[in-house]
Amino acid sequence: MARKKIALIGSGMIGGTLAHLAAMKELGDIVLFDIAEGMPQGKALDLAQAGPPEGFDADLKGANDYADIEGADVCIVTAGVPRKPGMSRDDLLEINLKVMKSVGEGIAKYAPDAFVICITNPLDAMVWALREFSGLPHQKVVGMAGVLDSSRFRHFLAEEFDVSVEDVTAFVLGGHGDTMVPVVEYSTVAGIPVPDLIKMGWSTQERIDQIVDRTRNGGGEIVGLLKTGSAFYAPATSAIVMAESYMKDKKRLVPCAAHLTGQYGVDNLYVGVPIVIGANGVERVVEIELNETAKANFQTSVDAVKELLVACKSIDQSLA
Ligand code: A3D
Repeated sequence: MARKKIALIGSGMIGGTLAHLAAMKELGDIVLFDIAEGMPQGKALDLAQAGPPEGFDADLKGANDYADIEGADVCIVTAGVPRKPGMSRDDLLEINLKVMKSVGEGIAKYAPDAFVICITNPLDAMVWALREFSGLPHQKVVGMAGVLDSSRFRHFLAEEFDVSVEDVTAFVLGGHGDTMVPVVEYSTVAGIPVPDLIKMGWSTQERIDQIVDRTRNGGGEIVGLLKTGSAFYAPATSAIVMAESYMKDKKRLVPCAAHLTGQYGVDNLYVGVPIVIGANGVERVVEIELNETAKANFQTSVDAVKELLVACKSIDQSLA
């Protein structure tokens, strides 16, 4: 059986880390695409030379031409620019929307059967625009945010309870931003819900509230420490979880930005909800019961995503 092909559109910090992880896991052959010339080729060569000591077999290629992504099974999109000092959210929207247009057209032409994972920010708007520009089926285009936000929540909870991260499950829903919704009731240690753990004296409501806040600001905390750029190890690892679930038909149930058609009372919007990812892409959108507070927070998050889409549509009339 021929190896699968993974195209990484954008070969910066996350793109390079994605290539390393995909190669180490032998998920398939890898194309690193970028508009920067030489950089994706350099990273591909460097990573290929990590093959002999590690013992992985994968072809790695750097590219500046979309023709090189031809026939990709999975495309992971990190292309774009981050927000720089002095740049408004609308400036960033305008630049990254143009990037999504060229990426969407490239994928439509050369990899129309791929499963596409978008990571570029502002995530919920970019994944929606990427789907519009590519014209791919909605179930084949998703956004990575919930797996990362939930991982941050899991990490902080594991630290708080002094247990293995393996035994902590957590859900963070809604848009990727300040309005994301960590759902405490569905977060557990080996199946024991966090509210029960509070009753058992393992923590206090106040401490859990602080963890929820820290999770919401998880990306900003890392930006503040790094000073240049944003998180890339955990974002790349999270996207690989989604790619692997598709490529191996694992049917993982994970929170991702998925296209909603009435679920949670939301129509024609990408927003973070639990989904099942298998060989058909998004195989199921899982509607969980939310308590009144989570419901209100989810609605605030949905409204924030809607506002971003209005801004996108006014920048690019073809999206209206
Ligand atoms: P960075 O290292 O700057 O890589 C972006 C790459 O995109 C650069 O190599 C650029 O040359 C390339 N690029 C720019 N325009 C194009 C284009 N038109 N076509 C192809 N490539 C292009 O950034 P990064 O890897 O650190 O982050 C990538 C994106 O992920 C950013 O938008 C971040 O904000 C976002 N991000 C999202 C999350 C989420 O949880 C959603 C987390 C972390 C980062």
